[in-house]
Amino acid sequence: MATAFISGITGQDGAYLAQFLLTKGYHVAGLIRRSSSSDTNIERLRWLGIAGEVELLDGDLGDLSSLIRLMQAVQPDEVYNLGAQSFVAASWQQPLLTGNVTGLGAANILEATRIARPDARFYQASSSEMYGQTTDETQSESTPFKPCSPYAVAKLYAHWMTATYRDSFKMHASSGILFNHESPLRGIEFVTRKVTDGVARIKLGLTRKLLLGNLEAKRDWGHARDYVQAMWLMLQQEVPDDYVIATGRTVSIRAFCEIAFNYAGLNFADHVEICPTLMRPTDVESLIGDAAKAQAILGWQPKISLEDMVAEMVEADLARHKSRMAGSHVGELANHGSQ
Ligand code: NDP
Ligand code: GDR
Repeated sequence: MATAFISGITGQDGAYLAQFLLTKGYHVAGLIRRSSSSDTNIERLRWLGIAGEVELLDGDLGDLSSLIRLMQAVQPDEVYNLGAQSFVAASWQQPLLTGNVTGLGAANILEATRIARPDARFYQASSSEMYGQTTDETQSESTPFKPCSPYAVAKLYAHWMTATYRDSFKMHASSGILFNHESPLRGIEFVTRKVTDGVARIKLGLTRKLLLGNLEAKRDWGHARDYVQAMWLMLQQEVPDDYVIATGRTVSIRAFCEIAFNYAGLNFADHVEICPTLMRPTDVESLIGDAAKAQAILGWQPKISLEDMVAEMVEADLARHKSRMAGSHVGELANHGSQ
């Protein structure tokens, strides 16, 4: 039985990746940060019904010694580095923490892998945010990076460290440059989930307004369930490499709101208000990925449409609020507040 080790297993992608790898017959081990709320930080794994099927091990991306010890104990065949301070807006408030976890954290886990398990295949969660203020109409593996947030700068460091470990130490290390991907397990601070949660609350009469920032930014949104499969496919290749994973369709935040509000029979203009404090110091205005390489080499392409994903997210948020209103918290995800 192959063993996979996932940092970030309690996050959106970590949970879906763990579920996918279990269906493939892997033993799945994951890194978990010690927390005073250890009963709630595995909510996503519980939601997918797999909390009891994965091995959770204490450690932190900021603590190299914990990572070396875990790598020695688990002896993974595949390592997926998904752990990060992943919220772009927070990276202006906590630039150094973001650098430490999202940037240096990747170097720590690469180093732990090199020391304790150099033959393991390694996946780094790189991001379309690294393209930043690009002027290229579409972004592929050869598009120059122009990061414009502390988060993107940290991700770029991690991205180049992964390539450097591949070239210098001949490690099987690959990066997936993933464009935005969402799901009912998305953190509530990200705009898609904030919108679908807002739609559900408005529909159920719990609130009337939803405050948002930049409605004109455009993102290439896919579904996390599709995207974790691409991560796995990258590690099944003989030769490690970097791949863009995207849908090739871009939609503004405004258009996303329209789809979500219309799905619930609501008019978005009646409820959405712009709040200047939600604007970022700099924003990535438009992203649209070219995943031709992933399609040609990995045979990967997205299956779930944006409209189907929005429907799934709105339905999940309606169900969560209904169960809360009924006094039951079954199926509820911990809310982390909003941006
Ligand atoms: P989430 O924010 O949902 O999950 C982040 C994970 O990182 C959580 O498990 C979190 O643990 C963990 N983590 C945070 N800090 C540390 C630390 N110091 N040590 C160990 N673990 C830590 O992110 P996603 O699942 O959405 O994304 C997964 C990865 O992919 C991230 O690296 C993200 O930056 C990247 N990415 C995401 C995209 C997307 O659209 N979702 C697109 C491109 C890249 P805890 O639960 O304890 O907070
Ligand atoms: P992003 O996702 O920054 O692309 O990073 P997010 O959903 O936070 O923002 C997308 C766009 O929506 C605009 N926006 C708002 N965003 C939030 N969060 N809240 C609001 O109220 C709001 N109003 C408008 C933003 O300005 C932005 O333009 C995500 C993360 O998952 C990263 O970890 C990942 O690397 C990238 O996607 C690819």
